[in-house]
Amino acid sequence: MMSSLALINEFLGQPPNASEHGYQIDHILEFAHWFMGALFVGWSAFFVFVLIRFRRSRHPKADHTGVRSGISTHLEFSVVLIEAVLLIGFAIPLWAKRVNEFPPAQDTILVHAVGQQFNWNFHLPGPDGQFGRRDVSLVSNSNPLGLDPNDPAGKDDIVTLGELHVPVDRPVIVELSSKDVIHNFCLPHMRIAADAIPGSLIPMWFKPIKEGTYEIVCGQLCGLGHYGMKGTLVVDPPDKYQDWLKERAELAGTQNAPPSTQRPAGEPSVGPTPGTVPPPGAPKTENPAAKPEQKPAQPAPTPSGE
Ligand SMILES: [Cu+2]
Repeated sequence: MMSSLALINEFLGQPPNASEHGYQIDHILEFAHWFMGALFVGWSAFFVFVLIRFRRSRHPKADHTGVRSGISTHLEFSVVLIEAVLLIGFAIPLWAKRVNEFPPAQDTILVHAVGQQFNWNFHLPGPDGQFGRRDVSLVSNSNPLGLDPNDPAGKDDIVTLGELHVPVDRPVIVELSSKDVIHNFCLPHMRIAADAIPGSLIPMWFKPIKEGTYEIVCGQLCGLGHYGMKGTLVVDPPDKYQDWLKERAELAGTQNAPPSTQRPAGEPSVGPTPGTVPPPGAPKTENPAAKPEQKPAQPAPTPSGE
């Protein structure tokens, strides 16, 4: 079904869909692009026609009556009708389903995702199924989520940095929050994204239907290191997911959290970056991460054909 439709989507670089509802998003995107393409061609042709038809040499004086035929009215009306059907018939119901019809709790995986400059932290409840208490005042480098060490529910909690595993064919609810600025938890392959806003807990859900390793990106320009704010979503078969849970739970027993400073070489360190939001009137600071490479001087091009 997808392969016959995915033309513009593929052309625009949309990665293959891996979620249950994704094909509906793809259909609307595909149709809207074709429709806008047709309108663009139509309006452009009309514009050129009008330029020629009503040129000055043929119409030295303005015609105050204007168009007499009803064709433009009919055309306009059909465009409005198609747009209304697209919005009321497809877009709004799909959106309503995403925000109102959350899957029943007993069948879902519930995860907390916490954005920070410039990484995604994940918090899983561990074997007891209970999330431990979190407190901003307890946040430190070794405790990136501020887990309360005195809360028994938090003892077996799993905290990971940048990597989240979920089992295939089960709905996942991600509750989003942020430690610093507004981020956006975006899963292009799952066709879903939602803002992570400090002080709010925002739920979103999807159901992965294809195993694989997918990219998690930040969809809001959140600072100098925004480009590097990437994570990995691994959709595992159920048994492999259990293995991962077990492994992470064992790790959680020995160390509270992975070090929050593990970053690929050359990328900015985790934590608020001083100077991300310079005070008004401050001199512009150079972005150390985006320094242009020193290139050797190019030899001047010599005219060919000696
Ligand atoms: Cu971000």
